[in-house]
Amino acid sequence: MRLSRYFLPLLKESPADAQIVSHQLMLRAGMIRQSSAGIYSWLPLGFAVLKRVEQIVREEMDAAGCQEILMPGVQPAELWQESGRYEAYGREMLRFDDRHERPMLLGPTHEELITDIFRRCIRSYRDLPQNLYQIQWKFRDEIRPRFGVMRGREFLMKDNYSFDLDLKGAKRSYDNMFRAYLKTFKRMGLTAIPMRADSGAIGGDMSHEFQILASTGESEVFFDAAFEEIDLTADDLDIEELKALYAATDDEHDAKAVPVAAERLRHGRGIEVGHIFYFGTKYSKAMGATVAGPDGDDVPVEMGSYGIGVSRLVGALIEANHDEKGIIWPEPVAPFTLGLINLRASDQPCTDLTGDLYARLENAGVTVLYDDRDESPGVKFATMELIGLPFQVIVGPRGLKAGVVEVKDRRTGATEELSPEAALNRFAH
Ligand code: P5A
Repeated sequence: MRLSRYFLPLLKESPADAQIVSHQLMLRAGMIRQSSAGIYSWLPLGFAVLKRVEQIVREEMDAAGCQEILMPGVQPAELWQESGRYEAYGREMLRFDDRHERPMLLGPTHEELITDIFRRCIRSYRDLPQNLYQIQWKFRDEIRPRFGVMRGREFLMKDNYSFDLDLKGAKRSYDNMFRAYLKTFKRMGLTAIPMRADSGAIGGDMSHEFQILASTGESEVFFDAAFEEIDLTADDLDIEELKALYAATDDEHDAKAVPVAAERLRHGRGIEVGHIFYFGTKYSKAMGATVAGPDGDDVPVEMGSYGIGVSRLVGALIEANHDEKGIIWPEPVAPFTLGLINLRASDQPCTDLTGDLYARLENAGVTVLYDDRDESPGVKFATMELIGLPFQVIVGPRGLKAGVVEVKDRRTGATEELSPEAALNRFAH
């Protein structure tokens, strides 16, 4: 992509209403624009990151044996009246009538809708287990939308729902998701600590939140220092051992019941990027989602639901990866792998070499943002630092004479001089 053609509305100043660094940087780097409180448009740079995050989540869900579907955002109130959540959900649910005066709502989550699909399609225990997921926009009329995409009213969630015949199966599904979540966050370069949490409006008696430590997080968290030492993604990770370690959000934290020595208890703030629930037969009983069991009797299915805040993750990734100059994207989620800077657009040999590198990198499948604008080096460097692509390749008249270009690592700031061929080979595998 040529920067001269790219829709990238940068801001020089941080907007006054943006309180945390991820919100400020997302606005300054032209990733999003607010349309109304807690509701955002995703512009090309932001959308590119959102899609990469979404794709990692999708790949890990597929690898864990889940199947992707897509349910409607608009739901009939009827289903929620059946489950008993229509009243309980309160004003966070946006409700309206259609032209036939049927009460409808914008889905804040999809337990009811999936339970309805299940009861209409699955009749026998032989068709279990099932685990279906979607990546879809949710609407919650949050009382205090804030921090940009971190607490939005419209936000992108990956939500899946497991169906098992019995408790043993349901626990297996829960642990399978538990493991998949650790892997998913790790692939984005994030360490998420699983914590015992309140199951709130979703319900059930077993629930874990996945928290990324960040001083700007909305949750207050307490955890055993052991979490700083364990490899949370090891293949032989013992989930039961992990669950036994102390880690809780403030609403579950009980200072008197902490089995951790005071000097081993960590206290900080976290961003909740995922939340998993086991709620047994709460919805299947209320809505009549049963299967014929091995002995022919109808049994309500055991269910769980599992959420990842896909759009929130974009903000969380920035909270965890930035410096005073701007964003530092981890490679797996970067909108482009590298920024190609032509320091002197008016110099023909410079422009020829940069254009040639650009074409060859793109041909090799490397995603490149080519700053071909007629701007000063200072402006070009500041732009690249702000938008945070993992690498920069810098072409200038002085280097060109010596037969080299500069390759810069955004995170470490380390630079090396390489021949244009060597620079190409560095990225084109
Ligand atoms: C699990 C999947 C649920 O809704 N039902 C389906 C269950 N869980 S949850 O904890 O309420 O949400 C799952 C994740 O979505 C993100 N999230 C948000 N992101 C941005 N803005 C919001 N207002 C918002 N609310 C929830 C969080 O990452 C949460 O863990």
